[in-house]
Amino acid sequence: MANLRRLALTPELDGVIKGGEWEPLATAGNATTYLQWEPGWIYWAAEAPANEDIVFSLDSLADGWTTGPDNFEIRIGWRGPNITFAVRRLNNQPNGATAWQSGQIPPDMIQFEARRSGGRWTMEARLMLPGPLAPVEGKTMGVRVDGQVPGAIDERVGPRQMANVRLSLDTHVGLPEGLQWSPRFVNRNMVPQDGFAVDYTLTRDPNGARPDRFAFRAEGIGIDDLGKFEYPIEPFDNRNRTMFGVKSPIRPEAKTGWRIVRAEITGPDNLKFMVRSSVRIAPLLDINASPIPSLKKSTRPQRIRGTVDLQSNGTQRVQGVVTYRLPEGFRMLRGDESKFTIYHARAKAGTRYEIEAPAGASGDFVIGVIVQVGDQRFEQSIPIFIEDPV
Ligand SMILES: [Ca+2]
Ligand SMILES: [Ca+2]
Repeated sequence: MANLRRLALTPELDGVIKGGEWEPLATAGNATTYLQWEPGWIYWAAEAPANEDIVFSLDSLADGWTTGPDNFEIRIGWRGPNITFAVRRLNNQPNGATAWQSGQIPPDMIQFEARRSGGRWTMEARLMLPGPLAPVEGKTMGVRVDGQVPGAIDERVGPRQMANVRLSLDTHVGLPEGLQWSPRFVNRNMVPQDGFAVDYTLTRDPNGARPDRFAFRAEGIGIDDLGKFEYPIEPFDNRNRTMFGVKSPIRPEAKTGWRIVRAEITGPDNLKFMVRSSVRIAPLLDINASPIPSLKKSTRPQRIRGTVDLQSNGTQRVQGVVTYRLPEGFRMLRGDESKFTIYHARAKAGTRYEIEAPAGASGDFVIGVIVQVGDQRFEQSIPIFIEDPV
């Protein structure tokens, strides 16, 4: 079983796999596959023969494919003129009952883009995972991406070999023994008008290496959004520590999303290593909804209460209004048209809502949160899963 580490990095879903946009996962059969994440979302992509479906298997809690209700299979194909899409969940109950449940994922929670060229096709996709299944730093997820000829649908509920991927925000390559590093960000969310800043600390064992120079830049599709810098590193102090910092403007037209920044660090005797961190080019406002505990199907209407925090990522005052978009049959009881003002830099405002799910509802649903700030509109989805027990 492979153990991998992935930094948060947002690809652009357009059906084209650009250099530096994705990190490879594996070459399996005739398909080349890719995997990535950012908080709340998992991304996968593949380049495969046109007659093969791309099958993504996800063990969200990495506790085993045959354990828990957290195991998803998403199959996307391109047959004739049509893109086909099927999702199912392998639900393993503690009592030993196991079943494939065919699923529906609301459009807000999954997106994909594909392109065909000659006898091959490329596909880029993303899936939002709610609550305890959500991708966050430090979590490990079991993943697998395969190219499969249609018709070969695997009905077995037995074990499935997965790669364990550890979701990270910082990593290093070639770090010599006896050296430690740590980055410090005032905030990893950075609004273009406020600029970019990071401070690095290096600590060495008494006889360890002495790096003396660094070269900093952004990677991949964000490469031109930040400046490129190369400077000497101050000598280590008598506690065997040194620090260096980078400040850079952010290109105003930079796209929002998670990007990777790197510092290549060098020194005498061909010393060379690299430290990498994920940072987010952020929108002015983030909408953070409290997760909704999983519900069980009921013969009566069910009340769902939650809070929506509005997090400013900038330094100026933010004023706006919150509205909601509900699935069919759901009813708003409280909290629509909430006004808010955030006075301070990077502060937040809290709002509450209460809605009612109709009797007998089950499956995956999405509540849409819409925040209007002047002429800027921000949207967020709150996923709800109402379980229909096996
Ligand atoms: Ca792309
Ligand atoms: Ca599992």
